[in-house]
Amino acid sequence: QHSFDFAVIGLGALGSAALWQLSKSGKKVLGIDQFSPPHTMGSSHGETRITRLAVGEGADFVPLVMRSHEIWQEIKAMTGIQIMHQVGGLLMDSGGSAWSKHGSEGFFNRTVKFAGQMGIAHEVWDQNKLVSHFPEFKLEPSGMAYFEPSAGYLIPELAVKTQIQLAEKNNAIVKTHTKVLGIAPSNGGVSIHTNQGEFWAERVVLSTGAWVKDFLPPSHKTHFKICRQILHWLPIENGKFANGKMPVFMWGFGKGAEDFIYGFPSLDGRTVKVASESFRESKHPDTLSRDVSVEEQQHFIREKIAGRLNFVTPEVKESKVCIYTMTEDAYFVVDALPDFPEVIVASPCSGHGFKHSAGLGEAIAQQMTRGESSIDLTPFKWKGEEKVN
Ligand code: PYC
Repeated sequence: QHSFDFAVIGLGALGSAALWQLSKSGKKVLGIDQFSPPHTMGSSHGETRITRLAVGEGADFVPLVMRSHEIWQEIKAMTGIQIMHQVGGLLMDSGGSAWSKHGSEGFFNRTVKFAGQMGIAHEVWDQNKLVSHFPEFKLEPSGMAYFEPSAGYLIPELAVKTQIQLAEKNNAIVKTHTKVLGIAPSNGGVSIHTNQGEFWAERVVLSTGAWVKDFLPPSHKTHFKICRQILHWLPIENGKFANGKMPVFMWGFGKGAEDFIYGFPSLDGRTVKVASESFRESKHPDTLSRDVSVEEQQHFIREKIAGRLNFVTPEVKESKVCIYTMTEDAYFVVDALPDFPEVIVASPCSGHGFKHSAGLGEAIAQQMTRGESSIDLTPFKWKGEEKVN
């Protein structure tokens, strides 16, 4: 069987969601990945991802995350598998409202504003109130915190695996260890040339994450910047950062895009996952270093953690590398390839995509199967002259 109605290339967060949603149509659906998902080479691994409803990156995203929360709950009802844990979420701001996150300013104030406008339950606390709830944080007296009870974390590997399994139950074909070497228009559809042979599909979702540029013409490659990210696990004192008692957290402490940390409750009771973000460009995901040096770990402790977290030992137990694919304004791109309308580019999610992936996968599947989606995807069209750098 080599001809399909729909093919999804790249089965990370968004690809696995799109694959499952497309498979519900009863059409012939193919999923392809160069590795064996869930895997650790892309942007959909590392134990946990934040989810939050008041998305300060832009009001356009809020319907996607709201729908995603419903879908994670639908999956739990169908399978018993719990991907989402609503332990609450904190956004802390050290004192100015003008710090950057995912490339944009005013993130804290926009988050509070959207929560108010959209009826999302939340509280805004001063430093005293924050510390009385969560003494783990040494927020400055000038700092503010936004607390959202319905926020929490997702288990990325479980989300990917479960949606692929659900798609396979609907008879989707999944080809792992299959590298797409090229795609081309053919007979009104798309021929897909791989290291495991040729396939053909009427329509294709290109959810290749950090590999997206391999499929773009030179004019569009410059829309994206690949940025290597490091996740760290630090030892904690017994009983601190306890899962079930602690929320996920994000903290902006300066006016630079990288003056930022985020973290999670401890899932193993011994370490806490904390990370910062880097917006430095890497060349290509194939050559990007997956190793983390002692210098990088020490720099993280010195510049990001020291003086900010209580009950944490200032050393790194373990680190992992993952990848962001950034656009200039941190918006997503969900749009056809130039001069190739049978292929929808759907993945570069600028470091904040996982929480939206279930709803976005459904919206893309709706567009492909019935020509329109319940959630408006027009904000995610290619932006004319926008270029990264
Ligand atoms: O999307 O919430 C998020 C997030 C936090 C850090 C990186 N992404």
